[in-house]
Amino acid sequence: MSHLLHTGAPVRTPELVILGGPNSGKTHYAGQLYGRIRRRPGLLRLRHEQGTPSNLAALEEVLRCLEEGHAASHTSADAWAEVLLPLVDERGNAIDLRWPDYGGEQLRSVFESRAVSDAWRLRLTKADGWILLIRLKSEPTYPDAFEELKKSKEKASSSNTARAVSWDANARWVELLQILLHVAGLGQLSRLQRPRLAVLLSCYDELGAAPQQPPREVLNETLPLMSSFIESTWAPGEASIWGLSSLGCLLEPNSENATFIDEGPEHQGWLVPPEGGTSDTDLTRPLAWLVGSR
Ligand SMILES: Nc1nc2c(ncn2[C@@H]2O[C@H](COP(=O)(O)OP(=O)(O)OP(=O)(O)O)[C@@H](O)[C@H]2O)c(=O)[nH]1
Ligand SMILES: [Mg+2]
Repeated sequence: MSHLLHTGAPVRTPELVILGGPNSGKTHYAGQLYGRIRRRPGLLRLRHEQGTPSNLAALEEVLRCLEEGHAASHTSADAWAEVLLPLVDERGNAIDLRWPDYGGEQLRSVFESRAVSDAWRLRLTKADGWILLIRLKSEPTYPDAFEELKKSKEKASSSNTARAVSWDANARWVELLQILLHVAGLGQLSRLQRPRLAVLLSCYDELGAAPQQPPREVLNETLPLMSSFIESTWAPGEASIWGLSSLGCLLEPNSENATFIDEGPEHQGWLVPPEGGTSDTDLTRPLAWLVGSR
C-alpha cells in the first residue's frame, strides 16, 4: 500500500499487527522503539520534515518513566491506542507506520472465548506483517507430564491436577495462531508468504541464553510444538525469530535504575538477530525486515 506526499515522493504505509498477551513487553518495546528512532537511529528513523508527530503522548510517557529509571504501567484491559510513526529507512524510502498498543488481556480473551471482534478481524486481514511477542519465562509447559502418565495413579504427583486446568503454552499458541490465521482468511494448504511473521522472544535477558545461539533454537528447545508449527506454516524466509530485550533488565514501577537515569533509555536494550551472533542495539531491525527494508 502507498500514497503520494505533496512532494510527489511515494510513502509506503505497511500495516502491522502486534500480538502479545499481558506482561509480554509490548508497551516497553514501543517506548524504546520511539526513543531509538528519535535519538539513536538505526535501520529506521523518524522523518523530521514531518515535524514532531502529534499523537505521541503515550510513548512520550513511557520514555519519561524510563528516563526516571522505572517501568511504565500496565495497559488497562480495554485500552487501544495507535500512534503514527513517520519513518525513513536506510535507502531514503518513506514509511508511515501505525503502531498499536493495547491491554494484552484482549488477546487472551480471543483464545479463551474463541471470539474475534470485527476490529481485530479487519486488522488481521489487512496486515502485511505480524509481530508475535512471547515472554518464554512466563510460558507454562509440562515436559515431564508424559513421564508421569506412565506411572500408576497412586504414584503420580498431585501437580497433575494443576496441569489438567492449565494449558501447555505450546498448545495454547498453536491454537491461537490457528484461530488468527482462520479469521484472517489465510489457508494453510500452501506455506504462507504474507503476512511475514516476526517472533520476538521478549525479556530475552531473563533466559540467560548465549547471544551466539540462534533464537530459533531457544524457541525450539522451550516450545517445540509451536516452533515446528511456525516452520511448517510459513514459507522459508518469511518467518524470523529474534531475541528481544527492550530494557536489558527488569524494571519495576518503583525502581530507580541509575543506568537508565544517567545514560538514558536509548542506550539500554538490545536484540539477538535470527542468525545469532553478537547482540545488536538497533531495536528497529525486526520492523525493517517486516516492511521489506531489509
Ligand atoms: N527483564 C526484562 N523485563 C522487561 C523487559 N521489557 C519489559 N519488561 C518488564 O515486563 C513487564 C511488562 O512489560 P510491558 O511492556 O508493560 O508489557 P505489556 O505487554 O505492555 O503488558 P500489558 O500492558 O499488560 O498488555 C514490565 O514490568 C517491564 O518492566 C525486558 O527487556 N527485560
Ligand atoms: Mg502494555
